[in-house]
Amino acid sequence: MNLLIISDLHIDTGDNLGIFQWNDEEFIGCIEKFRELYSVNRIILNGDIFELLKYSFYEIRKARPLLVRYLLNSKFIILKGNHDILNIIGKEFYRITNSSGQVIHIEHGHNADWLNGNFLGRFLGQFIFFLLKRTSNLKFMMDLYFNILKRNEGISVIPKKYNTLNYLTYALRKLKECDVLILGHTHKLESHHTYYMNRKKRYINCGSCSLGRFEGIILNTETLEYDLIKETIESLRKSNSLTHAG
Ligand SMILES: [Mn+2]
Repeated sequence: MNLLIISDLHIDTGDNLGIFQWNDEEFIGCIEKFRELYSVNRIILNGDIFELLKYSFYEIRKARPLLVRYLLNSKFIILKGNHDILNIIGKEFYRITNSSGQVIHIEHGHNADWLNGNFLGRFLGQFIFFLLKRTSNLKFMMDLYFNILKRNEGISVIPKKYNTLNYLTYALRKLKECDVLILGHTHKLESHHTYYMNRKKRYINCGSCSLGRFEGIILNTETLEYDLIKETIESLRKSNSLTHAG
């Protein structure tokens, strides 16, 4: 079975506070493109799908009816992230065992992170987003917010605090009981291999589909072979126009 795993879309209403930066049709087209390309049997939305710290679900659905209807279709498996933790939909994790007994465990990954993994941290986060929303009409506040965001994502510069070790430590602990661990949350697409008790272990992070990127993982559950997907709106538009021209 081929899985497509994506996370951290942070779908918004399309206002100046939002970080999704896709239009509905193009994003759906992108998912469908990879579904066909890799003969995907199941799609996992690994948390932080909706930005419910800034908006209500009702606001998002009203702004993007097409995309919300598409994603809530039963063919997607939805997992909870820290930005949609209070949502009524979504499971904590998804776990399957293949025919050779290898275990694949998928979760959003905020439990590795003290700020999002406990009640006080989440409360603080909500408070910060509340302040941000109140100041979203001030251009310098929004510039500041997006500058910090892009710095943390490593888009404009390599972030000072490229904190992978935290998640690696968490992943190593989890990998005692599974063979493949897939997290999201850090917005950093990456993969690491190690060996434990004569078994090959894989930690993969599925990156993010925010800020106009499309990152994710294709995993074959039987062979455990995988591909990392890394695209942007721009590169997709370019390849589409090439196809049309040809
Ligand atoms: Mn998260």
